[in-house]
Amino acid sequence: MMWQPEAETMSRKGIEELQLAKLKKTVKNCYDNVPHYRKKLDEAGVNPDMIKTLDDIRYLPFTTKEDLRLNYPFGMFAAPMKDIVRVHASSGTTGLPTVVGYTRHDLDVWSDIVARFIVAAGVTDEDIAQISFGYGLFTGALGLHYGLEKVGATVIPVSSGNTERQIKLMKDFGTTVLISTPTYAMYISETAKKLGYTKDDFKLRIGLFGSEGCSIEMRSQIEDGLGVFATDNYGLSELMGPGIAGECEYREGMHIAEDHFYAEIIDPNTGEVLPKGSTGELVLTSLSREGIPVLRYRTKDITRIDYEPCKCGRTHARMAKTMGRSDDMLKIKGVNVFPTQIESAILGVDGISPNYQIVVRRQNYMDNIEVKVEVVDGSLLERFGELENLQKKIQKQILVVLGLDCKVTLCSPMTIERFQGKAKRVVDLRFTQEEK
Ligand code: DLL
Repeated sequence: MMWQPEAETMSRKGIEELQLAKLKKTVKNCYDNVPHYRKKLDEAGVNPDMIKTLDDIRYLPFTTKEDLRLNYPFGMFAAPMKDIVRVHASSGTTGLPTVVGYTRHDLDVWSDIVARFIVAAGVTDEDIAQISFGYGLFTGALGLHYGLEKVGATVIPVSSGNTERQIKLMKDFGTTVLISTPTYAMYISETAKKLGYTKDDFKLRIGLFGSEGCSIEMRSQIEDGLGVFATDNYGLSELMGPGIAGECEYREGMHIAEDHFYAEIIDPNTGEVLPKGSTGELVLTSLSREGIPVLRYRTKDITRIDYEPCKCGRTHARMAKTMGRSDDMLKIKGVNVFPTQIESAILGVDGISPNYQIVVRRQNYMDNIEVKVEVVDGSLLERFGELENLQKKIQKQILVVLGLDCKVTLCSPMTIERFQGKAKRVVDLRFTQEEK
């Protein structure tokens, strides 16, 4: 099933023609209505009439989170405030939030692109959908909310937190679709088990998980625990929120809504556009946004894009699950390490829970990592022989996947912090500890 079959199955030529027409309009809108863009384009010596082909996009300067912060709160809006009907914001970990505004047309587009991945996962108007993302300035909950309503599903806007209540509602209301971060889904599953439920106590059938990465291994554990078919969806508030890309039933990459966003892959160090199929940083340009059009936004997310048509019939290109963010990448003893790679390595080992933490330290001017992993069976911690075996197995797995020898610490069940939104897996002590 497709939500907007005509848009979702356009020919490549059709997509590119539409993208070029919309790109020209977007650049002009930015130039005419956003002083920040006018200044940056003038400085780069670019005027909107110079955009003749899609490749000409590379003449446009990049936009970063910093640009939005410099124009806090509404300085990047292209539409007058009377036309802005909603704002959202992303807090980030440091500094001012980045604020985005939506016109009524933006909200319409948004709910349609969210509906696309909801329907692609198999959700229908007969489903009962529990939204366990936090409601508020975060785009996750309201983004999914309007998409699900558009599809006609019954929405339970429970928000995140109060996990026992989540589970009670899930059972009493007969929830069939769960919407949350994968980490929170894992926690809900764990808590349900602790309370004595099995997956047969619920009517769950689909999980729409996003807002953070989820390895295939972790996805299988959530699917087994809750009895769902899980799909991944990607987005960021600066460009819209959820809906920018989402998996179909084949789960071989997330279809990018190419009629509304133009995607490029660049080398994060040089900014150079990389050939199709390369892995690098995703750069996105909005093609339909009125409230806050965004030119060449550097997402910092590392991925690659596959332009081959998909078995599902959709023609929109698919982005691979992200390897992580370029700013999360650790360089340990010369090896580039993404937390997701460690996750994949450890979750392949039996007897390990998917909760882990990576502690980075600097000793003797060298960075090193300790991976803390929870065992499923706490009594194992008293059986030294087995414990040592398990530890060695995990260490070997990480060595095989990353070529990195690191310390592995096994912890008792339920001792590593749980998250109700996005997980924070890396604890970086390098700059808080004194160097020894
Ligand atoms: O997380 C929007 C969203 C909400 C997407 C709900 C999907 C579902 P922000 O809070 O602005 O927006 O965070 C954006 O989160 O640059 C990625 O680093 C990360 N991210 C989002 N989705 C995924 C995903 C929302 N499926 C940042 N896989 C992005 C990996 C993701 N990372």
